[in-house]
Amino acid sequence: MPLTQTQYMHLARHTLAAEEENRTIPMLTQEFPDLTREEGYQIQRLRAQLMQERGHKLIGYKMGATSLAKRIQMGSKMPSYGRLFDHYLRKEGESLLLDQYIHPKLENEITFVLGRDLSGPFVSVPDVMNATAHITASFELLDSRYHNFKFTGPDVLADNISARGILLGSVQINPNELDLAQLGCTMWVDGEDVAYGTGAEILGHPARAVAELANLLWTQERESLKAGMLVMTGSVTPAKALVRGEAVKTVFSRLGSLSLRVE
Ligand code: OOG
Ligand code: MG
Repeated sequence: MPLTQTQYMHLARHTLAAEEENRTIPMLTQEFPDLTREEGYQIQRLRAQLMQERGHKLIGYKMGATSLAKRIQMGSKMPSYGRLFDHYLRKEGESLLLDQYIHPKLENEITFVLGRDLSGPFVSVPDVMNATAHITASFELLDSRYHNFKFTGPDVLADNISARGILLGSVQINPNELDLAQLGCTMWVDGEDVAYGTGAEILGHPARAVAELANLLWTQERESLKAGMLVMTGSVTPAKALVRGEAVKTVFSRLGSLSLRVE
C-alpha cells in the first residue's frame, strides 16, 4: 500500500535531519518494507524542496551506480540520480574535517557543465556533447545517513543517493576535444596507487550518463537540465572510505589532479 503524502514528507524530514545533525538512522525500509524506487524518488523530491526552503540552491544533478565498481558496491542493478546543492561545493586546498561528517567516502568522477538546456525523453550522446560547455575532474563526497552505509535502492534514493560534497578541478575542456571513454584516472593514498579506471567504466561513455539522466528526469518528473547546471556522471572507481591523517590525490589524464587531506 502506498504511503500518504504526510508520511512521505515525514520521511523526507527524517533523512534530511540526519544529514543536518550528522547522525545515522535505520533504513526506511525497516519500517516500510514495501517502499518502491518511485516512492524513494518522491521522498527525494520533497527532501530537495525542504533544502530549497532552507535557502540552498539546486546547481545540478548526480548520477550514481553508473560503473560496475559502484553497482557492486551499492548492490544496485541500475543507475539512479540525486540532486546537487550550492552548499556542497568545497574549495581545492581545504582539508576535510572528519568531525563534520558521519562516515564520508570519496569518489572520482567526470563532471559535465552544460552550456545549453537538455530535455528528454530522446536525448542522445551527441546531443550531450553538443550541449556541454566543458567537463572537469571532480571528487564527490558521499555520507550515507544510514547505519553502516548500508541501504536498499528505495532507501538510498530517498536519501538523495548519499550526496554530501563536491570538489571541482580547475582544468575545463570541451568534451569534443578528447576521447572521454579513454580518459583515465589513478587514485593515490599516501603515495600509493589504490585505484584506476577510465571513462568507459561509465556506461561505456560518461556522456551516456548525462543522456540517461535527462531522459529519466523527463519521464519521471517532467524536468529538464538547464544551461549552467553540473552533472556528475558517477564514480569511475569504488568509493574510498576516508581515514584521518590520509592524503588522497587523483590524477586524471588531460584534466589535471585533485587532492584532499583528511583531518
Ligand atoms: C550512493 C551514491 C553513488 C556514484 O557515483 O555511483 C554515487 C552510494 O554509494 O552511497 O554517487
Ligand atoms: Mg557519485
